[in-house]
Order: sequence, then structure tokens, then C-alpha cells
Amino acid sequence: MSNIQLYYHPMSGHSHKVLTLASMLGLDIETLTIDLKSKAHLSESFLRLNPAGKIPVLVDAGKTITDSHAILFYLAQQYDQQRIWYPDDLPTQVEIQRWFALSAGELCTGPVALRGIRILGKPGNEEQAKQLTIKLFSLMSKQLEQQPWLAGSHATLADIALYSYIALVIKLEPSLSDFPRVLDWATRFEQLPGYRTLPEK
Ligand SMILES: N[C@@H](CCC(=O)N[C@@H](CS)C(=O)NCC(=O)O)C(=O)O
Repeated sequence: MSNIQLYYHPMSGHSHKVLTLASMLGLDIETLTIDLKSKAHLSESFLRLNPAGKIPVLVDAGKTITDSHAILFYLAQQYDQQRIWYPDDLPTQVEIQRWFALSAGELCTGPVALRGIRILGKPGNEEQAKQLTIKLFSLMSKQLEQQPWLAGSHATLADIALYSYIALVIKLEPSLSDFPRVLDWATRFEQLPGYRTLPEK
């Protein structure tokens, strides 16, 4: 039995980020499904784990970590002995933090919202979500013109944080093929050792 547990949902892109890093680090993680439809994330027992009522939540040796970015950071610091995913140099760390902020901001108002509206039937402004997605893709394209990965010369937590929802909306929105650098980045990401396939939709 694994010492590490992840409360998650198989359709959750935020959970997919964590499972991707765990797989790339070769970690054995026990997954526990939280059924969002039946509002298990708002149950008393789950709210004790995460008062924000959101997945993913990681529990490792009695420590509880909430929020996908905090979990990515924790796993990299704790288990990536080679310091590949969150390198020790300050300029790369600054870049990763910048992409974490975009992942918690523009990624959610753009691609996450677009997928929510189109696939999960959530309310929202579809055109606005599409335009915000295009804006994020433009920003990524500019960065990928300078370097192969979002925070430098090799893949880091920045790429893991962005990949899941970007790849999910690429399938939904044909106009995104106007961003060949982003498409190429997603394809290269899928070739990294330990890559974990996406949720179905
Ligand atoms: N900032 C959080 C966002 C997590 C999030 O929004 N999770 C969704 C599932 S993908 C959730 O739990 N939604 C339930 C709700 O908001 O009621 C993170 O990065 O972990």
C-alpha cells in the first residue's frame, strides 16, 4: 500500500497535473475518487481535509496539501532528488512561479472555462472563454519562440501546470491549430518519460 494518497476525480485536469508529476517521478500514489456530482467535495469529512471544498488534495505521511500548484511544489521538493522539475536556480524558479500564476488565473478563465461550458455543460460566456484561451496561447507561443519549454531548456513544473487543460481544449477548438508552437509543445510533452494519458474529454 502506498504512503501517499490523492483525493481526486478522473475527469479533473487539476488532478491530472499531480498524477502526471507523480508518474514522471515514479511515485506510487493511492487514488481516492471524490464524486463531484454527488457533492462529496462538500461533505463534512472532505471539508475537514480541504475547507475550500476542492480537489486535488494530497496526504503524505500525515501531511495534507491542497491546491494543485502547492502539491506539485511539495512533490518536487520532497521526491525529485535531481532537482529537474523545480530547479535550484532562482531565474528558473521565478519563471515557474509566473506560469503557476497564469495557471491559477488565465488558464482557469480561458481553457478550463471553455471545457466546462462545452463538455460539462457549466454556465458561462463561451466566446469570452475562447478569446481568453487564444490570449493565453499567444503568450505561450511567444515564450516558446525563445526556448523549447515554458521555463527554459527542459521541462519543469511550469509545463506540467499548463499541459493538462491546454491539451484538453486543443481537441475542442479547431482555431487553436493557428498556434503550431503550442501544438508542438504539447506533442513533445506527451513524449516525456512517464507521461500519463489525459482524461477522456
Ligand atoms: N486552484 C485549485 C483549483 C482546483 C479546482 O478547481 N478543482 C475542481 C475540480 S477540477 C473542484 O474541486 N471543483 C469543485 C468546486 O469548485 O465546487 C487547484 O489548482 O487545485
